[in-house]
Amino acid sequence: MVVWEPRIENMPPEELEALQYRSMKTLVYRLYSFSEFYHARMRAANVHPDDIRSLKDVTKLPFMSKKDLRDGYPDKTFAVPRKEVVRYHASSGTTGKPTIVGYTKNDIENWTNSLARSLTSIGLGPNDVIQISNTYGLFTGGIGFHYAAERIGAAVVPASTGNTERQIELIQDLGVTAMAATPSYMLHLGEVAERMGISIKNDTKLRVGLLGAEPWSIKMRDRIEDWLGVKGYNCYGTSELSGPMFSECSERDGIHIWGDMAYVEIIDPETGEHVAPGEKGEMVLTMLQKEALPIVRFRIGDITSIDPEPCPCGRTHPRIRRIFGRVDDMLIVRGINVFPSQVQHTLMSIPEVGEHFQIIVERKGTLDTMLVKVEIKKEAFTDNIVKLMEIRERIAHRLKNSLNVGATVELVEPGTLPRYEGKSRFVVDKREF
Ligand code: DLL
Repeated sequence: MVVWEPRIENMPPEELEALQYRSMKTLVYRLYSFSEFYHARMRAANVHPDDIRSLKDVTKLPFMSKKDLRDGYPDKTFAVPRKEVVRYHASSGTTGKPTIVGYTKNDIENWTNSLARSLTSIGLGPNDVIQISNTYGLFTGGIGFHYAAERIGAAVVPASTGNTERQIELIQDLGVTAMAATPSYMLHLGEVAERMGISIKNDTKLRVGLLGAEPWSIKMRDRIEDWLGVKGYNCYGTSELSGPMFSECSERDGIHIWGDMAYVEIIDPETGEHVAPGEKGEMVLTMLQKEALPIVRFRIGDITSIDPEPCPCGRTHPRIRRIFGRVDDMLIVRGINVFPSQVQHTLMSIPEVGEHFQIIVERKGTLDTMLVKVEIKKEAFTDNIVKLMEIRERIAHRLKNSLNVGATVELVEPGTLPRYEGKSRFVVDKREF
């Protein structure tokens, strides 16, 4: 039941490139002919599908970003009729509106297959019990891992997030061997287990962590392994690509990006030109098989590099190194993407709020906390505590609704937050990764 496709996964690099070129060509013709959005984009860039005569010519195609999806909200960038869409997911955008991702039946199939291949490359299969502690719902983490884990024949425990004590009981009682979660949740689980008098290392069978959705370092990986006896495997994806799709293999030395599904480029974020092989830059992905929401030269905003060395596991597809950071100011708090611009957008819709705010993110114990300090307007400032509390509650409620993650709100007097002459720095991130 495992998903291992050596004919594809171990394909000689020249053959893989030839396959990518054929898929790219088909994709570009399809979009030019059937997608209003891409047709207009290509016309504006003065490029015709006939101009793509090798993989290198991909650089003639225009870039795409989250902004295009936002401007096309909810589905103007979709390339199939509504009746072919079988699912929607959503991810936070830079303003109040999320970006919507649609899937055809084939899109779900490819997503599942991609992650199932990755889980197999870690060594998971029908003997495993996999607890999915990523959120189920509009976020792609829960359902994405669920489908892939079922596909490899594992027994799935769809725990979703929250109720950590019960999650620990399930890990013990069902003999859970692997868990999909954010790395910070994994650490939190370890703490709660300790408080319950349970050692994850000695009292459970949990040995594999399918960890991702937020930045984490080798240091954090080692800590999880030493303390909990859980080997962490770096899992990567974004909702625009479909969701979590790729992971490290048993070597744990870089994330294999399946080349039959995706074409990776690394660019200099300033110039848009390719960096030298092996150098760091902004990752740009083209999804070669996606139907409902095609993704062509998508600037995800993550900084990484491609490891040019072949992987000892024998798989030949490109491997990216850990994500080093972002080109924009996106923060990830408890696995949820938060844009300071989205916080600003929400705050500015509240009449009592002034122009200045500050987001302070900290890791208290193992969980991220977000404090939003808000200056309120002079005319709204009062010594009536009840009134101030009402404003604070209202702000917290609005933020929770628009960000999908809770924040503590502190109201401060007008004129007390730092002012900047240059670029404002709205965020103070005190976390250590
Ligand atoms: O976070 C999909 C996912 C779910 C990946 C579960 C892995 C596990 P989005 O909510 O669209 O999708 O957020 C995507 O999260 O652009 C990165 O900045 C960040 N991210 C995801 N995985 C990693 C990782 C999901 N392994 C954004 N390391 C991406 C660092 C990651 N950052």
